[in-house]
Amino acid sequence: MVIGITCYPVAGGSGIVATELGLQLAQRGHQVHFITYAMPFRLDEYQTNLMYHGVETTAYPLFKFPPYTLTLSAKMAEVSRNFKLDILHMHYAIPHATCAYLAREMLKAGGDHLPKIITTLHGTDITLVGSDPSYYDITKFSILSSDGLTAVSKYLADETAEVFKVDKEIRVIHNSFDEKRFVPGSCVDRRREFAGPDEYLIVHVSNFRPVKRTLDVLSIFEKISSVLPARLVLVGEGPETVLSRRQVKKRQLSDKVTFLGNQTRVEAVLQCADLFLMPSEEESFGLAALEALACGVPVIGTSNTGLSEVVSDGENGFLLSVGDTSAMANEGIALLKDSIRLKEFKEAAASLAIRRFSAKKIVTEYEQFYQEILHG
Ligand code: GMT
Repeated sequence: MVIGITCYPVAGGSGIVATELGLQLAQRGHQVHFITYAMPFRLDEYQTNLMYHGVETTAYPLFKFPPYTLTLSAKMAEVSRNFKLDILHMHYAIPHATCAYLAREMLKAGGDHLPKIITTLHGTDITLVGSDPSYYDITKFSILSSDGLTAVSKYLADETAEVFKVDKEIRVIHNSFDEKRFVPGSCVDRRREFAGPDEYLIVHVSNFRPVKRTLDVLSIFEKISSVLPARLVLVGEGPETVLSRRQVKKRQLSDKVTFLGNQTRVEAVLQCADLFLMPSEEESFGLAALEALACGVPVIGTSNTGLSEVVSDGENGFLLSVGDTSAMANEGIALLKDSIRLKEFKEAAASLAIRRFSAKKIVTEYEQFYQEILHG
């Protein structure tokens, strides 16, 4: 198949999912065309069958907001015309699904070959952005105009159906991980960079948006480290990084907390960790949690979110109510103190991840969905 992919190229779950999918599809012999305004975050090495098409948006004094969506739509139509795309796969509904609709209308007007449009819903495009009244109608229109819809969890599919009153099928295709990269590792030397031999290593990875509740991460860690020797490594950056840094100082945790910023090879840190924290307010799936599990790291996260499709409560982690940092810390302390149970959780983390979410399995689900949309 010839597949065009558009995503947000910055560090963030939807861009990572789109990039990993594109890489895997190209490895399976499909021709993949990325159409974005910058090289996607994890597209850091050459891959046969994979091409990148940059989208330029010219600034002009009259434009208060340069019309990126128009140049993106035009580029999608151009790439589709030149390479005869079978599929235009949009990651994140806004504005990508709308742009794909516009591109298809342009192709229709020119009598060109028409690609099928598939939109994958990732979470905040629906739960936060899509339900903002000013985006509601255009998001609903764009979702309904797509030939195929997928969501990264049942939780998100149900939420979308309810919020947007969508009665067409939303296929659930979970996030996946690259099983060659995200594997348990001993990493004795690297671990020394972050923690002493008798200290537990706790990790959090996110884009530091308010929805991630980074201050809860600090509260959980503060409680754990008041009982057990522990260090915290924070990976990623975003709107709440400055606030988090200030809080670390205020709580006198500076000698126990390391901010690493964005990392393209996050597995290097995950493989050294004993526990991963994801106390998000909302989480449609929780890709960072899956990558931690795949590296054999138990996860403490929030219940009533998509994390319940990723973490098996009491088997490879714990899911607790949003904001209940005491319960999260207590579960963390009990698990870290019990070395036999901790080992069992670590083993279950890696084995359940590979069984349920390997790229091999999930990419096949996307391929099958593409075929159904093309021929169904
Ligand atoms: O986590 C974020 O806020 C980034 C966001 C994105 O779209 O880049 O992530 C969303 O998509 C990921 C990939 O499908 C999911 O694993 C995340 O759970 C989801 N984030 C939220 O729902 C908050």
